[in-house]
Amino acid sequence: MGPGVRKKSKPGQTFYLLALSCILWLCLVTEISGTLQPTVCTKSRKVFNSSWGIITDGPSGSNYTQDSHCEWLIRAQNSSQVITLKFHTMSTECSYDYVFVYDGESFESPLIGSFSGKSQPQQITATSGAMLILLYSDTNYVLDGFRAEFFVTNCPNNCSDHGMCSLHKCYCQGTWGGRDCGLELCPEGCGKDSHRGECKMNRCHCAAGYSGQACSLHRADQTGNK
Ligand SMILES: [Ca+2]
Repeated sequence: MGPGVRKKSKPGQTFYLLALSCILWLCLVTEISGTLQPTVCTKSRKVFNSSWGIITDGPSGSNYTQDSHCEWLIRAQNSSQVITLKFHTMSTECSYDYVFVYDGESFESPLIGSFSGKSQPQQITATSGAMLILLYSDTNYVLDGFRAEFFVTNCPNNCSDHGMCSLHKCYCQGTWGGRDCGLELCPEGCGKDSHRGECKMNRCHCAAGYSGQACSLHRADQTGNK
């Protein structure tokens, strides 16, 4: 065979290569359509028994469906544990589509959260040993939905990394307080450096003329809290 003459492939080899290409193409198309397929959560309930997990109506960029009713139930190992729900994204039609959070297993349980719109909700905790979450949407207009993570701990919010957890109770360090040690008892050091006040017995004692939790208000200040 001289130069410039292409080697002719055998018919069997061509068929084999063609079949292989088709299979690979089909696999790719199936994979892509599977990835793009929105996860529809409506009329479903997911139950979690783990100590951590992600709750979402579907992937980011994929809207929830109209007339949705999606439920997620988180169960702690025992009723002394605390379930915390922390939102990462939130986007529902304001005043029409809601995320409801209940402290318990049913819709008869106390309602501890009712969120709608695009403001990211505050962290929320359930103390009954179970948390029920419901995404409700009306019959028109949908948005991206929400994404939140939950964690189950022996103490509320794991004592916010400012305390020790013992027998389901937080023992706070330094000037941290509150049920989950997330409360600063002497905020801004009570303005000690600028002689506004001092922290004594985990409470701000303000200098004359100053008031407020951090002694940041002065009676001569016309603009209020600084
Ligand atoms: Ca809607």
